[in-house]
Amino acid sequence: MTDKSVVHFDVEDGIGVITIDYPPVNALGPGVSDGILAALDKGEADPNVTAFVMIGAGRTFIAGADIRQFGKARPNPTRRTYDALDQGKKPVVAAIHGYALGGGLENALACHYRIAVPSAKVGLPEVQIGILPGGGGTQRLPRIVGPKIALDMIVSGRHVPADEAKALGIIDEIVPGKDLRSEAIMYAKSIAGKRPLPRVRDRSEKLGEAKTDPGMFDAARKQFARRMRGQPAPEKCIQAVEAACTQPFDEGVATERRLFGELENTPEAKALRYAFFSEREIARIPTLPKDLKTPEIKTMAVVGAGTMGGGIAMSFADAGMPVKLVDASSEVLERGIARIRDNYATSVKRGSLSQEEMAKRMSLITPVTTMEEIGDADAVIEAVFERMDVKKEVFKQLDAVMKPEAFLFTNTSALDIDQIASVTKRPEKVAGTHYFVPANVMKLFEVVNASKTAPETLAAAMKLGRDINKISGYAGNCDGFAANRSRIPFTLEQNLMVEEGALPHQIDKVMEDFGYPVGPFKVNDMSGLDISYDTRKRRKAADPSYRMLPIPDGLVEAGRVGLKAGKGWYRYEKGDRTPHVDPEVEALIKMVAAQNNIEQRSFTEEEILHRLLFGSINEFCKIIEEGKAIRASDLDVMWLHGFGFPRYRGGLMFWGDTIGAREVYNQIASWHQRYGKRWEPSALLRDTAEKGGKLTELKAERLR
Ligand code: T1G
Repeated sequence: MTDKSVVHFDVEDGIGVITIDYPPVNALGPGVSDGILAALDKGEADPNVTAFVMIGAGRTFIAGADIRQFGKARPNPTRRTYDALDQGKKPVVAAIHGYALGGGLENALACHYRIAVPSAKVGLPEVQIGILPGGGGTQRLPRIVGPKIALDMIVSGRHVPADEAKALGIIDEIVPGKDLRSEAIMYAKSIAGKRPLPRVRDRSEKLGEAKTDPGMFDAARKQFARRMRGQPAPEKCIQAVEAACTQPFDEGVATERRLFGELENTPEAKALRYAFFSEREIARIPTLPKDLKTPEIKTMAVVGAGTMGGGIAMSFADAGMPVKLVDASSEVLERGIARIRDNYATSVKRGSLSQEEMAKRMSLITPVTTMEEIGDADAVIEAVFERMDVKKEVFKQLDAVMKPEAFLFTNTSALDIDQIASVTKRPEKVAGTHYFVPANVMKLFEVVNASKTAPETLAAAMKLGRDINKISGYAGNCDGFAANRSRIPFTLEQNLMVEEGALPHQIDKVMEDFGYPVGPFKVNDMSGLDISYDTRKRRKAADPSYRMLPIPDGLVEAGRVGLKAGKGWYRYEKGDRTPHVDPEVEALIKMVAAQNNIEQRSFTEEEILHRLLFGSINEFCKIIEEGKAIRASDLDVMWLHGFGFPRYRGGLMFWGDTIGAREVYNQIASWHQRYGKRWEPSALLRDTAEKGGKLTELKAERLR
């Protein structure tokens, strides 16, 4: 059909089969839509063709428009498949496997019939990349499912499984899928003679809902208010669905296209596209040989039945992987299993997990009390106390009991993995697999490459994270690895600004206005001030020159350890997690500042924001120039999935580029003059500023 044959057309049994063949996900890339149109024209002109089937080659139907083309100048198509598919004289059947998303579902909705295999998923996820369905989806979907359900699907962008899609009327029939092409041809033959042709655009019976429930649009605005913060796309999605209920179809399509045009190049859409591709780029480790055979990990073991160990065990059970949870203390083990059961029971109560699924996942977790019982696992993750002596002892035991080819991973958040590996006879099979709290929820899976870690081990660990639906990110072995290390300046400046006179709730407000779901001091209260206090004390004991933080130290020593104590940076009413500003804290701050002769001053919101974020941009650059991270976008992904950085800002370096490397560098250089060593600019940042380069394009020259 087209010069790149991304669309094939053939006739079988009087059915014109249009096959989209544009790997990896049949996105509507260059030539695909034209290929579909050409196939339709050919079949319409062929008297032997009584109906069409449209199907995807490979693993999926059509995954949507080719996102890589957005933001680039594109010819305005004179003819769109979304308009042509239901204009023909012969019925078109969309045969869906894998995904029909965005423009993929919109093409299917423009067909006369839709069939799908049981495992298929459909959806209009455009809002997740800062735009809205631009192929008639906001006009056709409400005509099938009604505006209320259409609002939920379009503003959430969620994927809908085939059985639910069938129940909603999006899919006409679920077919076994043993041979989708043959099943689709048979279905097409069964409807070939039916007239009039069922066109979604002609249906209006469901649109009446908007008249009986006109408040649904404002209800959607309220329902999605948090998700809509700082983003224009959700509101325009709602307006487009409203247009489906108030305008004739073609006018509604024109409204949709206008609204789409207003979104495609917004800063949020550009940021969300960057995040989308960065989350795929992070899987690429340039130093791994292309032909490397990644060892499979099918069975897991976790050492330590504490909160982390339990969450880690859940992360495997959630992915359907059997996992043994070992703890020498049967009491700790029982408590650990009970905590896991409670976690699942809470999900069942919330309706996000079925009772049978909970039972299945619990059955995948086997509690054991001796190391010998885990020896047959393909890999083990250690999650015991953050103390080097304890970890070394565990690794000695693991080295003795685990089968020779087993991988030995540690969940340590900062300890030297070379030291841990040194007590084993298999350092090449040792790596870090660092979870973020809560381990069964946070998607970031930081894989730490130690000096002797073999490429196969690194590849196996990266794949393990993906296999449990997390995002694996590479880090080199150094204090804090990549994610936590890049966060250190943020936390330091957060506490130093309070010493200088900024108030916790003022800083929290700045960060929440920036887009964080919760400000850093509120997060501190939730996780507990005593944890970092103990860390500071340990560091002070090891290094007398280490600078303690008199204000949080003072709070902890006054028993204000956070939410769990009913008071920390904020005050809490009994049984209520709402933080309340507490004048006692302000008084304590002033007292400590006076005792330490710290000059007090006021802060602008911009200075607070830049003081918190520029230090971490500088640290990102140092991590990259030391070869402890592969690329800037990896660190951006870590901040999205490890620290809740607002996704519609793309990532810390993406946001830094909106300010410009030169301005960031100049500000850091000036703070270096004022505050000294901690603000010493990275050489890489300085060079990037001088060259007018982009922060998001920074990559390590060599991984170390
Ligand atoms: N465009 C371009 N490339 C895409 C793509 C897309 N829509 N979807 C995936 N890829 C690439 C991806 O970058 C990766 O590339 C490879 O395919 C495998 O993806 C008009 C305007 C379909 C659920 O938002 O959600 O239609 O890294 O690793 O985990 O109204 O991809 O191999 O080089 O994610 O199996 C709407 C986005 C577009 C769907 C498969 N559609 N994609 O997940 O594979 S806008 C979307 C996904 C639109 C219309 C509007 C997922 C997936 P590489 P992957 P996966």
